[in-house]
Amino acid sequence: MSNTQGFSRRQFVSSAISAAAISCLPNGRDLFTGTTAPKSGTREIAQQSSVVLTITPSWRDQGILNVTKSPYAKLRNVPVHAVTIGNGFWAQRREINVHKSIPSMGKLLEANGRVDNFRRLIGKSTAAQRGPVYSDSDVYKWTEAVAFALQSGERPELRTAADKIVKDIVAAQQPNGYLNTYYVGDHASQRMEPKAQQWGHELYNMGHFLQSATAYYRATGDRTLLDAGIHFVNDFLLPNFGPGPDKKPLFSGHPEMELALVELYRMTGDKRQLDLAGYLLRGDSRIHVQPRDYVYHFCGTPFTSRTHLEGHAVRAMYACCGATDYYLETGDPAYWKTLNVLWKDLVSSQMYVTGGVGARSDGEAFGDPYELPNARAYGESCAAIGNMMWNWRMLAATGEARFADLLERALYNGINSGMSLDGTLYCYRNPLAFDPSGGDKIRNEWYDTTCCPPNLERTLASLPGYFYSTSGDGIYLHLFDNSELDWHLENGVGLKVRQKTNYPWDGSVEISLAPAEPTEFTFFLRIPGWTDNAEVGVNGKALAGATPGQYLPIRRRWSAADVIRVQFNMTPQFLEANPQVVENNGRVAVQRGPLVYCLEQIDQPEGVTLKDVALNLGAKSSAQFQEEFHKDLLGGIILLRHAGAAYGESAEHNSLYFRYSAEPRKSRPVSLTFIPYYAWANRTATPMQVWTPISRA
Ligand code: FUB
Ligand code: ZN
Repeated sequence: MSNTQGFSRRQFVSSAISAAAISCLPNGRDLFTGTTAPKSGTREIAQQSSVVLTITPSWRDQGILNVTKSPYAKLRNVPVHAVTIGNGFWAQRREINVHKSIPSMGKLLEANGRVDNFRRLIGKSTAAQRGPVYSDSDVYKWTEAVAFALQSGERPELRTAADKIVKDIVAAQQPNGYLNTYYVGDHASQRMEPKAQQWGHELYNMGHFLQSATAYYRATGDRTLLDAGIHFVNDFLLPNFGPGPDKKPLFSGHPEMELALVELYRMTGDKRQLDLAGYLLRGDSRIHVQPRDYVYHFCGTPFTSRTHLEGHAVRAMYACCGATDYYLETGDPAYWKTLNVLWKDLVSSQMYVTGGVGARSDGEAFGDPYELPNARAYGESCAAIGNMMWNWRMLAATGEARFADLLERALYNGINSGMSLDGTLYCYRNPLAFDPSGGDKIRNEWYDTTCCPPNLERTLASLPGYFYSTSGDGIYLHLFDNSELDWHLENGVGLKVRQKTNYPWDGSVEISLAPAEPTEFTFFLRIPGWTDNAEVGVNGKALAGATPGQYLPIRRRWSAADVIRVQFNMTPQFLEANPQVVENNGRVAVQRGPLVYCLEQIDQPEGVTLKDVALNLGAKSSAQFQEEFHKDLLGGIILLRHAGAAYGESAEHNSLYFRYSAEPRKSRPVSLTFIPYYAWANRTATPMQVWTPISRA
């Protein structure tokens, strides 16, 4: 294809069509008319569909969520490209993500036939379909991970690899818009039939398709995937399915489409897409769903009738994301009420201290309230990611720091544990205690159900988009790490913010602000809920009012060279669980800053087994932690040592039951060594536990 001045003929022709289409639209609808040129688009956009997309902001300036015009969003996203994460905690993980995890997962998806599933449909492969019915989604999540990586900068190898796959995916779409690699050939007659709607993941796959298409568009300006997604929604779903006697009813099966549809609506302004999300969230009374099914699938009954979290944890988290997205657009108070009830249920009786969710392996499900077993914990990586995604949306709705606290907890712990430090092995389950003698291999490079690995990859790749938000009053800082923001306030004034820190190892953060011109606005500084003290100063002058678990609003006329210094108290804390979490009675967990810690047997003195240790807690126990930075251990960590006791063998303790004795058990003093939970299972197979008994000696 000829390409003059970096501008292909196809792009030229199609953008000319688009410009014509734009100019026909009525004035006054600035979100969707396209009357203004994109502010900072660097490439011309190939417009292939007649659907006009919002250009306020332009494709490359849309964040993880484009809530720029969402009437019930208090906070707006900052695009991924606006935040550059410098050397430090997350840079290390993200480098490995783009250099190792994403490329190796791409190869594994190939090797396991997931990409051939698409090629078979276009005559490029003769291989049989491989993988479960939701396998398409894994290719889409991987593409989304690439797309987010591209939002942070050029990655030609990844772009080339993904472009090739994108081409095959789009070519596999049927003329009527339907796209699925399982419900073809012999399976085509089952397509969108009630049983397939319940178990077949057609909508789930296409929800992930839309998310990857959205991220890809925001990375490249290339609409190819997005137009295929619009084709599926507008030409296949909307005319055939939905409420009304002339349409077939829909059952979501695995929520995911809901949140994707709302995001699509944010780009197209096509209210039918938002309404379809609302319809899926309500359920269709023409389908008689058994209670056990609307529990497990977390759909099929009105979302607003829910009173607690139950059923499949990933489904529940994605449904909550979709419902929050729907609320952000509609402001429906019934949704808001339910979302708050469910969030309270989550934090009061359903969440692990790591931010992981889903206690039961059976049904990958939430358990009863306070049913939070440690060794048997399911805590699927995808569920923790769903938890983070949900809290991001709740934060956008409120600007309340409790949602950012939870997001940070899940991110640093229950999500971060999901990928090995070398980026090639993944946890599907993230238990809080582990004994390898049971034969369980906790980290694997591949799962036949490989939902978690590309989910972890897309999360790490999108991370810069979670650092800041804007509001009409100013800017919010949510996450701490060495980084540079290059963005603007909502009034258009350019703003750079640089963070210098060694967080999460160190609690001091230096934040330098540089607005393009002296401007009055509020800098909302997150004071994490895990600290018991934060000292804040602006240009050397102490500032009162920092309250853990809240944003500190600092309003002033800011000008270049203004500096905020903050020092969080990072003293390790012991946490207790509600007594109804029976497994944790008489035990404590250790947390330092945002990091939950655990014991691995390999770090304990010779001959000490985890099931026979306890912590000696005195009145000043926290101060008795010894902190040591080990540059070469587990990628560089602060480990914690604390006095404990190791019990010896005793005849009676080898029995199942024995008579109570008031005599303390015989023990010897030992020093117990804790490592951050996210870093567990990265050496040899060894027992691990998060909750440690307290010595009664
Ligand atoms: O069903 C699709 C995905 O596979 C779910 O989200 C995960 O829990 C796993 O079952
Ligand atoms: Zn998963």
